[in-house]
Amino acid sequence: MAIKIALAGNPNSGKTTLFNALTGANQFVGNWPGVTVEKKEGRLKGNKDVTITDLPGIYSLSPYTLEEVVARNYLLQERPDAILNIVDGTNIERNLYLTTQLMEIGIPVVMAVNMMDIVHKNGDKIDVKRLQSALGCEVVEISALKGTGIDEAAKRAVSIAQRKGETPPVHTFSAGVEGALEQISRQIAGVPEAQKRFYAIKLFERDDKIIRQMKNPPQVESVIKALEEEMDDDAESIITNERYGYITSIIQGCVTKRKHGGLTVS
Ligand code: BGO
Repeated sequence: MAIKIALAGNPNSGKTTLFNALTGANQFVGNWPGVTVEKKEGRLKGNKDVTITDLPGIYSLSPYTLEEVVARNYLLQERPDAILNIVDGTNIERNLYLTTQLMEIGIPVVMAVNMMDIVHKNGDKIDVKRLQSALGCEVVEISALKGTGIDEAAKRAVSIAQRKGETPPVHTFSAGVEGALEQISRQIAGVPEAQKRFYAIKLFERDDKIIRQMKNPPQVESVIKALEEEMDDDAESIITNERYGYITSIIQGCVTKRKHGGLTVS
């Protein structure tokens, strides 16, 4: 059975190091269709049925950079069977901003927390079990540089991909936002059920690239305006702020940083 896994992560998270370690010499390099952004694909070492697509390094799935648009179009249109999300464990808070968005796209995610050799050396701690349940995805500690944990990360990604299922996101926004998303979602037609949440959030954010990609985009301006007035903020900031709030709560429960000789929660 052919399996497609997308490798996603922030720039400098160690994505290239992991991609090379997982695929070795089995790589093909080209460009993403219509743009001069490099596209790399490779076969997983020891399992030629598994293709790994290296997405451009990105911080978000917003419409503001070519790399982000390429990455999200691939995820929405090609619908790989799983996403292997590599995050920099020394900078986990910033990296989770992308993770929370990947979780909304309706594709199962395995998170590989990279640079664990540095995290350990710094005396910091990441509670993987709590992180898993807070995010609703599998989490594996790795060091792409040293090669530790990478086979386990690949194994879990393949296993979750083989199920060819969906992982419903565990994160919910505030009741007001969820109400608006629900209203928007009900009006969305022509996209797979699993992607409706992602589209609803993007429509709420007035993401014009997504609106243009839809055959019959619903008219949702009145829903957005009503909540903007109620919350006295613009739609995009509402989503961004709630995302950061969620990430902060995750970090507080799962990451302990050793600072100046004492243990503190970051
Ligand atoms: C340089 N542990 C450690 N310690 N370093 C890692 C790990 C890990 O698990 N994984 C990756 N790195 P990319 P993107 C470098 O290149 O894979 C390092 O952008 C240097 N280069 O070796 O390129 C990796 O594809 C000179 O570091 O990331 C690389 O996501 C001095 O993280 C960097 C120090 O990895 C980014 C580091 C000339």
